[in-house]
Amino acid sequence: MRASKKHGRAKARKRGSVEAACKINSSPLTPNPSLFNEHISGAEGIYEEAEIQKIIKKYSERALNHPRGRPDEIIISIEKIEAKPRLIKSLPIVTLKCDTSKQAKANILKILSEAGIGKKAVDTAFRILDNKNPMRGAALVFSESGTRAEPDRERGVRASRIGITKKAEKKLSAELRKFGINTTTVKEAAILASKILSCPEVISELCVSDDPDYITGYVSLKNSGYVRITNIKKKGDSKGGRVIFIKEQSDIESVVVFLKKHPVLINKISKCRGICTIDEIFNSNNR
Ligand code: PML
Repeated sequence: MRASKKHGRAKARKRGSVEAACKINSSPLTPNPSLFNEHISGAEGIYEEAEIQKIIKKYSERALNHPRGRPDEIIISIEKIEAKPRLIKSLPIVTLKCDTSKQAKANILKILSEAGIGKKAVDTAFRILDNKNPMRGAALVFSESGTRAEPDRERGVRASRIGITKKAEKKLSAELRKFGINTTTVKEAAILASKILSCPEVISELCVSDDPDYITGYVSLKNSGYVRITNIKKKGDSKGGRVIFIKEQSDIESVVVFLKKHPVLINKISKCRGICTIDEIFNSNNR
């Protein structure tokens, strides 16, 4: 589901009216280039056919009642998945408490360097995340040269076709509840990050929410898992985005195809931890 609000000439549309389109196995609706589309809400999953009606209702309600405002376009697309989803274990989740965005940045730098990501790549990532008009999808950055690799720099790459079994979702909620972080935001971000990190060419992902009120982000790594970073930005800041660091020799097409097209289903959950220090995070191999 993708819900957005248009800004620009067509804003003259009647207030409160919602144009909803339900797209089944067709190409995306053609956007009008003269309009700026503000992202309001997004969600996706892998479900059984019998659940479709229920999920459409759930996603529509979520889009219509989003705190970011009322969308004027909601696109719900349903695709039949032919390939058997690859089963994966979720990343372990841990929180690194940072008091300021400066401290958060210094810690991210340490974590990424420890993971073998070069200074040029880190600089590229910080530049991308500093942009006031965040990209819709993620940027792909080569981990040594820092060169951008995504085919479309405006849209980036949207990781998709990710789901979680009902049993695993219950277990994930129970793990998160132990630390008071069982929210849809944390759950969905961790699920998506688990798919991204399951791509063999991916070393790490860095994410800053573009929601001005949501100031916890994360950096994810294969061993340390999903490391939540508090105060990753200042409150009220609408900067944000996602950067995926890939191995220098990666074949871009296979990375993009995996992230966008390969169905992945989480069926096992790693143990989560609460707040840890950076040394505890470095010294743990909790997978
Ligand atoms: C988003 O806006 O969806 C990204 C949220 C990232 C952090 C979620 C968390 O672990 O608190």
